Amino acid sequence: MNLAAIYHRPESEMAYLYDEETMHIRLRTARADIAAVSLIAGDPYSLRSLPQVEPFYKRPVPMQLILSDAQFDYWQISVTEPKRRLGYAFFITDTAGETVLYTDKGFVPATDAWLMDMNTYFRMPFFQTIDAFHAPEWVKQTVWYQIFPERFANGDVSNDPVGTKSWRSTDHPGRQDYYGGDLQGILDHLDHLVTLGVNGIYLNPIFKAPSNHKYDTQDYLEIDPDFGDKALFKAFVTAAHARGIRVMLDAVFNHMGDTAPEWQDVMTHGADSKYAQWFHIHEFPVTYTATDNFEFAADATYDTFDYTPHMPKLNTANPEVQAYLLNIATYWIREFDIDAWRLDVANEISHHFWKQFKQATTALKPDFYILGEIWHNSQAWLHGDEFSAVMNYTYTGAILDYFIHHKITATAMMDRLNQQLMRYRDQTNQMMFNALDSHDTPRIKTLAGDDMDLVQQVLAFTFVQPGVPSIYYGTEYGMTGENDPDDRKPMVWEPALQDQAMFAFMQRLISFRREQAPLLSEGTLTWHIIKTDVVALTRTLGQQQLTAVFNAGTQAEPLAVTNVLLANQYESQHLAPHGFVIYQN
Ligand code: ARE
Ligand code: CA
Repeated sequence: MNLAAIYHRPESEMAYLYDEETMHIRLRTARADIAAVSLIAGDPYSLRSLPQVEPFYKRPVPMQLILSDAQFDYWQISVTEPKRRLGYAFFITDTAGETVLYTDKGFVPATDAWLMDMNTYFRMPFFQTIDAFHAPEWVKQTVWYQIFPERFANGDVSNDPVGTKSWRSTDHPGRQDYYGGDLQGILDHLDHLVTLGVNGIYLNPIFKAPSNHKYDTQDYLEIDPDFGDKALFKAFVTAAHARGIRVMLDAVFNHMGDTAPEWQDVMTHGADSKYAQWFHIHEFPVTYTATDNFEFAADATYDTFDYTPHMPKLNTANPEVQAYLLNIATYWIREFDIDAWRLDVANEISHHFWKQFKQATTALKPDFYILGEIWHNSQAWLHGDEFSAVMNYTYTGAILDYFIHHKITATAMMDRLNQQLMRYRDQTNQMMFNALDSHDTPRIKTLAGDDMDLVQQVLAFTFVQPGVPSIYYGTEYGMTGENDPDDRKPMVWEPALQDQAMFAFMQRLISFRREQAPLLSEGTLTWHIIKTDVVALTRTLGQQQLTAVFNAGTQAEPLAVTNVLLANQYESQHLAPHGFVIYQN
């Protein structure tokens, strides 16, 4: 038995309240090493009142092997305890029949002396609901649609900035280009989103800022005049809510733009500025040396985002900065009823601040959704007292490496997806924001080499995963784009250039996801590798079950299934390359 691989950590993603009454408990063991695990669990204080009652350790309960990754097996069980206190330990039997008792004190003999002692056990001292990770229920029913406001629709030419270019969806926009997109344009096309079937909009920044992407904020409490004004934004949110569409804004709190008055004051007054401690400044006067492409400053005298001198980094440990940012965060909820914040460069801001942010926003809206932009392991932000979820780029990387880049095997992809799932609580995985592309990556059609079957296959794969799917504007019409700024082309509104077959497919996929939301959000996940490059997964929730099969190979796969819910490239009982089929078991 590989004892070194056996691991449990109380009050983490390995032992947590799933809902008010139910704990989920997980154990990690070496892959294929262990034949069975049983949990012994009960109110630890009951051991003191023996021998009147049979001790709980006499009633071990089998745990289920739920997922595996390259190195480990993961076992899980749901436990309730009316006394809302739990002591628990694991009886582990390996494939050779050897059994150990794994406890809070390590591996100990399964003797009464140990089992009768409440200090032997791992503990969930009390089921404190207020400490639990709460997942906003409405998010589970949501299919998100991301809009880059400058490029979605120009509904009001009177607010077009100087030099606005004519709206051509085939352009390759430059970094300094403007096309006049605005809030009126989004409002005018809300019914396009209703027809498509999405019910959540994620807007990239809309506050006053000089750039076309608005990540260089000048005034967090004003709508950028190129996009409209507060009255129009209010009308937009009201119209979206009237259509059952939720609204998520982009909070750029890691830095502000260098045109912001607070930064300008530092430029003018240096160390005497009342904002001098709002930033990470190493030396006064603040300067930077523009390198040849100007944008990158090798040696600014202050910390910036990504060496971009125009984005001085805020010091969120400063109580004045905290108050300033919390006012912004709550203002747009209180006055405009937004439903969620996406948090820019979320990993570089202090946990200390994000805990305050979570308290302040959910005090106004208990089911407020807080989505961090983090491209790596996000366990540190997802214990329930900071974010609801992150933009699941880790998931995206695994999908692209297998289906698109053929860099890894199907097994390696599954292992990476399972490793990712086991990092977080089940209810956290149900909140994850699953997108194949965004304004920071090439578009999925370009990554897929313009193969629309492959695009539809990876979208379908994404839509049947735990978590909530998001599509980037224009995906429904087959828009292409290399990485930033080419992934921000003006939306294709010319019918002759719109891929209508793709639009019809997206409508079906989105309505399928929303019809099956409980199962696809909360159901368990089981993988089957049918052949080297034919991957299947089954989602199960109670009596409901569906299976999805994906042919990532180059040969047609004989496959006879009934109760087909959704498919592409599946006919005469063959699944073509880049095809998929989803059926009711
Ligand atoms: C763009 C180009 C730069 C160029 C600059 C010149 O990307 O190469 O020098 O223009 O102006 C915004 C704009 C970008 C702009 C950037 C800086 O949208 O167009 O850059 O400002 O001016 C990392 C961060 C992640 C960040 C990405 C871009 O971790 O937080 O880089 N994403 C957010 C927003 C961006 C926004 C900013 C931050 C700044 O979503 O749109 O950029 O507010 C790996 C790493 C990640 C890395 C990722 C992408 O996966 O692990 O950490 O993300 O690559 O680079
Ligand atoms: Ca406009």
